[in-house]
Amino acid sequence: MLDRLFEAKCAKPARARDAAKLYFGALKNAEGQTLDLCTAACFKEPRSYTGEDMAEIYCHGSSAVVDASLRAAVFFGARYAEAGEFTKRAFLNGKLDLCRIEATADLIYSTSELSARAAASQLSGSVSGEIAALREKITATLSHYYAVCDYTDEDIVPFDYLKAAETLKDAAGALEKLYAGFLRSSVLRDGVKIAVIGRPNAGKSTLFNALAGFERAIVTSDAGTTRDVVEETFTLKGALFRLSDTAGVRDAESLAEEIGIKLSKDAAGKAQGVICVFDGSEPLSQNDEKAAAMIPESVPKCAVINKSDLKSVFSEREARALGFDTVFTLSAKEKTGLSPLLDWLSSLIPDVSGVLVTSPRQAALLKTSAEALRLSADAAEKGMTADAFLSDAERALSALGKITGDIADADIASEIFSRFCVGK
Ligand SMILES: Nc1nc2c(ncn2[C@@H]2O[C@H](COP(=O)(O)OP(=O)(O)OP(=O)(O)O)[C@@H](O)[C@H]2O)c(=O)[nH]1
Ligand SMILES: [Mg+2]
Repeated sequence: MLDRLFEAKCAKPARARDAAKLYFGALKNAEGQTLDLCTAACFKEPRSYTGEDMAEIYCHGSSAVVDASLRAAVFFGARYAEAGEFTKRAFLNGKLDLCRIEATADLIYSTSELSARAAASQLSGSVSGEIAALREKITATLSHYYAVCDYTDEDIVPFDYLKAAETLKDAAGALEKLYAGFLRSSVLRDGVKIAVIGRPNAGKSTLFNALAGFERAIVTSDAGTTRDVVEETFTLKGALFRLSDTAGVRDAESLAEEIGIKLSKDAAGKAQGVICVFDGSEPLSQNDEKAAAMIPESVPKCAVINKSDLKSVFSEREARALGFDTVFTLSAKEKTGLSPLLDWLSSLIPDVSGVLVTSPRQAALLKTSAEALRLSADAAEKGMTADAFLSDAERALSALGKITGDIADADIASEIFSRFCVGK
């Protein structure tokens, strides 16, 4: 079929051409007319993406050429691939495990350079390798136990429950570390959430616009301009940030404003960092205190004393007295003094070094497996029946097998492949 669609200039048919080598030639339609002059490569199984015989055609990118080529290919007997079909075939032929497949999907849908890097590290097999090593350790412990039971006459080192418990606890610790990496990677994927809060007219929306890089939120000199939470994303040091501008905090003058202020509090509670804006040209007010009190203890926060272009009546000391260790003085309107604030925001980017699990499916299995290993270690330590120790350890092994797909589950595999865009 390929020979009808693509005629190589060297006139060799596809089967006679070298594998994985690009050949120049003409792409033909059903009537034998030339649609494009381009290149094509053939791959011999098992040395291809799917592990099967494959061909790739690299034509010019205009939709006219692509559409006509696809029509011709279908005429000659091809069909459109289903979502994720190439990757599914690669999985079925043992070319990729599920960790790598999910990493491929994550790469396709990456929202920032850092999340792409986390996915690329998974694609290179870092998670699969670590899981395989842990499985081996657990399996070795279980095999030792079975060997001692089955071959009582042989000269086998006696099974040491306490030593086994140590091994299982170490494995659980390693899995918990991987799980913590997932929590960091989800911040990367979803964006670092930052809430801008403060009293009305402090300049929250002006600062929000300065960070977003365009006039996204309405700015007026009326107090109470922003009602809803306004969201915008921007990229800093390769990481995606999700910024929320919120309604100014005061005694609400209407129901809509009251709801808006409640949403400000929610945004501060859900954020990975809060910027509390103060109007440097106005003295400290009760509304400033109320806004500062909205930030949960556990959330990193900074104070911005805004309007530094005007005469200042609000001191850094006052901001510190409200519980802010980090204070910046700047002018959002003039866009001056922003860089220390940007440095502070960059410090909130999660650490992406090391092995990072990016898939929620894998994370849930890591958690199940770590919990089961802790139970198993506990049973071994307390000298409970062998059944208790074995069944939890085996449950952990089975969860680990599902992470890489060594223990296959057709539903899960279909779910994963359906995340792909058509084809790949
Ligand atoms: N001089 C000066 N004016 C500023 C600065 N930042 C904001 N303003 C002005 O302050 C007024 C309020 O700004 P907004 O950004 O709408 O304030 P806000 O905190 O979002 O106010 P609400 O949405 O009402 O809660 C506007 O007139 C802005 O132009 C600044 O750095 N310097
Ligand atoms: Mg506003």
